Amino acid sequence: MKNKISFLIALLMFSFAAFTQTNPVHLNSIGFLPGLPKVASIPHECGEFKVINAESGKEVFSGKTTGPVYQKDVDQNVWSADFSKLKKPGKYYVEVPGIGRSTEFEIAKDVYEFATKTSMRAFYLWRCGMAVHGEHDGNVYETEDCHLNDGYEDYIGNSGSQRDGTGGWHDAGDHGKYTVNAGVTLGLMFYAWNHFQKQLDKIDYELPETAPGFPEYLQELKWETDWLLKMPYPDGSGRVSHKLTRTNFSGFIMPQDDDAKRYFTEWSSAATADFVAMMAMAARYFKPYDAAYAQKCLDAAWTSYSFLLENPEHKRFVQGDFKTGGYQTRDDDDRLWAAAEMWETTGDPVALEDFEKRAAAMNFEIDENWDWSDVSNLGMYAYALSNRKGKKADTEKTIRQNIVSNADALVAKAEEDVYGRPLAGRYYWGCNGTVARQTMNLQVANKIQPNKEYIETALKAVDHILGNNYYNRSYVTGLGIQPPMNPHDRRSGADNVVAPWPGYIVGGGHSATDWVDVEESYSHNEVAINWQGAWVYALAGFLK
Ligand code: 9MR
Ligand code: ZN
Repeated sequence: MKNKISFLIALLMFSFAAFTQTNPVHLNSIGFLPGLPKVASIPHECGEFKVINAESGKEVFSGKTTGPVYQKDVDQNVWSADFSKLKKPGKYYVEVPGIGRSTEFEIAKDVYEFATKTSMRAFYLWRCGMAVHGEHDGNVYETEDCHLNDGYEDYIGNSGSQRDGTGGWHDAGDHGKYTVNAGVTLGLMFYAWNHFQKQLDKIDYELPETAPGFPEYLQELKWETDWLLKMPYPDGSGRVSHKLTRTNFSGFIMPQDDDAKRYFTEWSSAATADFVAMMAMAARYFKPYDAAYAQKCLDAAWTSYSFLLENPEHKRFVQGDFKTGGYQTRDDDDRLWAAAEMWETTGDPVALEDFEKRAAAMNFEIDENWDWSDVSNLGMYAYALSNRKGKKADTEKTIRQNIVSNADALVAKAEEDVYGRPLAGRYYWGCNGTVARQTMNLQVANKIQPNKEYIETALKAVDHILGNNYYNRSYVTGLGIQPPMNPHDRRSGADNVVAPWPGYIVGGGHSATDWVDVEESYSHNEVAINWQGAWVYALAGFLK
């Protein structure tokens, strides 16, 4: 009897696991915009499908699936169900006779508003140097003031001395603060503001007022720039510390319990160049709200830019005693971006020439695949989209052409991938961030040469992150279908709440099928500002 019961329990558990893993109808589990494509992916042989109104139980749409398409990296035959023609707002699910149904989703104009709000608040919840508080799904997420001793100057030649380096965001699942990674993050987030200001500004983020008079979205970015302004060496040279961290990673403790000494580290030319670009952008975007602060940013940008011009050699960052994040990178892309933003902000001819030379040396290339270590796209986009006079006509033309052909390539890749992933078969540490970041390639191309395929492909990236993927799981904590429960995030691991801190995109698999929702696996399941900034950009493109 006992054996029989345990056999039955085991069988039940097995079928439950099989069911949840099979998840037969994969789609963006948050939902769809009325006027844009709506596609589900079904890795099971099928023919007909229906869309059912979840509230009335009535069939509102039916169609035939197409396919299959076999894809090697997931080793699946996948059928597609296109219900783009269904435009009526409501709550629905897709039903495939004999196979099963999808999770419930919504069609609405503001379908991504809550996701954007939660993903943007994630930055506030990352704040260092102040207590934070947020609620989600009935849970409370809080930290106390942290890292108020940031930081020590032992590694920049002032043994034992301490200087104010408080504030900013923690970088990731660890509590370090890294200039280079702030670069790509803020760069993307300032662009999000530039491209989607009206939409982003409509959202009430419900964050504390830490920069009165600034729009809420920009207040959050200012929290980071306030900290960044503390990263140049105190000698006024313009050199910028590569990071501010402990020498090693802490265990899974709350930030307020992390009391090991943290140090300003040696400078690097990549960090210095990223600092220039960020400060030049900050000067532009903050100016309408606080001209004096904008000037402070611009002065800091000039000091560091002048230093770079006088010191053209690549100064690498050497870890030495440090075992925290390296973020070591060549600096030509960072210097190119710095020049572009300096020119856009000031119109300075030296910066323009600097940019155009560097762009030529980089073959005017636009990258499909980019992150903190390769920010040349940001510089190319700044130049291509600038209204300033004085550009070399052929340089501008080539860059604009490359932006368009790069977007065409992404359209083709997403078209080929059975789960609509514009990065197609490439997987590595943090690739979910890149998938989100590629929406910028597409949105910029769309500004240069409007094409609805660019927008539809950007939306495919969002669909992919929110469930239209091999796992039929959302990659963002607290949002969508079966979201990650065990991110590599010290707060999530150390607090008393079972569900992780909400709104964070995790790094993703190193192959199409090896992602694991396991806390120890930092290379698959960490959270990080550079991926998060890209994710906010991706969502911003689809706000009402
Ligand atoms: O995102 C970074 C990834 O591209 C690198 O391959 C990896 C190893 O150097 O580091 C990642 O960044 C981590 C950083 O070093 C420390 N904070 C957490 C970051 C996200 O995992
Ligand atoms: Zn902190």
